[in-house]
Amino acid sequence: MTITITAFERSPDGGRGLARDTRVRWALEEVGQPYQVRLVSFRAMKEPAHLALHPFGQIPTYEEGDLALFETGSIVFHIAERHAGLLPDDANARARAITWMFAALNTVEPVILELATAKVLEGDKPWNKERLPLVEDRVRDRLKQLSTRLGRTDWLDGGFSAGDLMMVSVLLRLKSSGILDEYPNLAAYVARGEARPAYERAFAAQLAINTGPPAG
Ligand code: GTB
Repeated sequence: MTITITAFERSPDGGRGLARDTRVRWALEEVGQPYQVRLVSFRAMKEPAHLALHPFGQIPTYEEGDLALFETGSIVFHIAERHAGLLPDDANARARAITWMFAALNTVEPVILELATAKVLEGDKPWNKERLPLVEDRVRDRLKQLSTRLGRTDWLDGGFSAGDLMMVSVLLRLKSSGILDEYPNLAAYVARGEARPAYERAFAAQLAINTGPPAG
């Protein structure tokens, strides 16, 4: 069955791979599933046809036959459940890998998004100079804990899993901030994720869209 995802017609990040379609592309590449991409403009995202797929008018979405999904956690979990390569066979190891997916999305990503908001949307506010260090420290608190848990291992729990895919995807947003480099094992962890051939293919595919001639 053909898989179709949606992505920004032009990502505001200019192809740095930070828009969330990249993690879905990465998951599909890891399991070897071909997919098509429907590009949507910011305006089209808020129109009824897209809102029927995504109630919050965002990308990415995922369509496969009768199934339409939104939310990258759900999409990557769906891919990982149906195809070998992203979740271990052992039931307990599988449950732990899924736990790491949730940890990435519910415990680590929120502080990173708060930092992005503080920098991008609140940078001109008079109180930003006082708030930004507090937000940065909340990011550091989480990274320190994650760094301690990862220790000297390559991945969070045994072999690479959907938990790592999600955690690396979330941490990538910090690359330009310099904060990630304060935790060398986390910086190396992210670099390991980026070096996976499946990630490289996913990154290249989104880059081609964002640097090529305009769609249409
Ligand atoms: N929780 C949802 C999920 O995981 O699927 C969040 C989806 C989401 O935030 N989608 C964003 C979107 O559609 C794109 S990825 N935004 C448009 C809107 O809400 O109107 C977020 C994103 C956007 C831009 C950058 N960037 O330029 O660096 C990075 C990440």
